[in-house]
Amino acid sequence: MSKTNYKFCFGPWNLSEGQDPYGPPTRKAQTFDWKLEQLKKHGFDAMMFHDDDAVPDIDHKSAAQIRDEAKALRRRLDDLGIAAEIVAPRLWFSPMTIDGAYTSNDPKCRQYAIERSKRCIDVARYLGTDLIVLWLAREGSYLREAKNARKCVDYLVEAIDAQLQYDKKIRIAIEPKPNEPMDLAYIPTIGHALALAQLTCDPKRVGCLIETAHAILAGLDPADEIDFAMSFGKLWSIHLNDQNGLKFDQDKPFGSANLRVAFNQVRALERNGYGRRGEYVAFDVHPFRTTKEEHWMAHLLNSRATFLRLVEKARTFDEKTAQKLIANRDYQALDQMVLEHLMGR
Ligand code: GLO
Ligand code: MG
Repeated sequence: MSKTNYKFCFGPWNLSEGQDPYGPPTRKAQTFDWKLEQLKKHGFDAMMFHDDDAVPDIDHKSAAQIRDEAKALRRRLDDLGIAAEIVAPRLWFSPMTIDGAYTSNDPKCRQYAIERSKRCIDVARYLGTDLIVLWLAREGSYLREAKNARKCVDYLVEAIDAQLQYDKKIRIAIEPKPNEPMDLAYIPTIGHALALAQLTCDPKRVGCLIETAHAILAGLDPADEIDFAMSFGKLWSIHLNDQNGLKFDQDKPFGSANLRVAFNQVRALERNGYGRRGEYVAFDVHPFRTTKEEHWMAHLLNSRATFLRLVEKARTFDEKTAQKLIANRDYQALDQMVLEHLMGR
């Protein structure tokens, strides 16, 4: 099998300013143009977008304004040779999504979320991508009794069906996350996402996006999630990052908390041929709050460097010896062999 040449991307939100729930930004906000320039200068291939990264203030713009702005952005991307990987509706900011978007108890709010998603699909079409990402940020509950989880599954299916019917060409990748901002999310894992896909009117156009940190927050191994999704041919994008155990979503540089878990994700991507159908490797990472402005790109460059080093590690792993150890059930030696390989011997 020939080797995959990976293509990389990130989103404008990955050059963030350092604010957290306890303190203000620590870096001055940069313009979108500056972020795009950095992406190009550092040799990334594509950008990920929220609908309002592409068309700011999208809720207050007409269909014609949305078209003109998105097309103008497309021309700039084309000139730079940068693709738009995905577009995701930002369904967690508006006053209409306080109690959830597709699963709000208020029918007017649910309608808003569907209409907003259709505008997002328009933007994707103008930017030249068929891939819509649904991070279902507020689809869950703070307390069990506040919502009917059975009904919420129907609402999710209705909302996805409305999008699949609105545009017969788009594909939807569900990005599950078990918590944050919700206490408990309705679609916490890849198993849930792919099961939900089966209930929609066109299951083959509904797949998933795995984020390392989200899988870890669900108590799962991201590499197993990758193998599972790819057994269904449904891993259409990936957000590599890292997460130090069960706490707030950390979005650390890839491999930063657990190099071995990162190595196993790369092995899983390699053995399944991720990237051969045009999929991108995206880093959904944030700079540490302490990061100075002059080091603003470091978390992204480091994530890519670590990823590429781990690709080499995956390709030079001594599979023959590993297979012998497995056949002999000598997992003790296999364990050490992995550690020695990662440490450079
Ligand atoms: C947050 C998510 C978020 C999404 C992005 C794309 O936890 O990972 O960054 O990936 O909004 O929809
Ligand atoms: Mg993500």
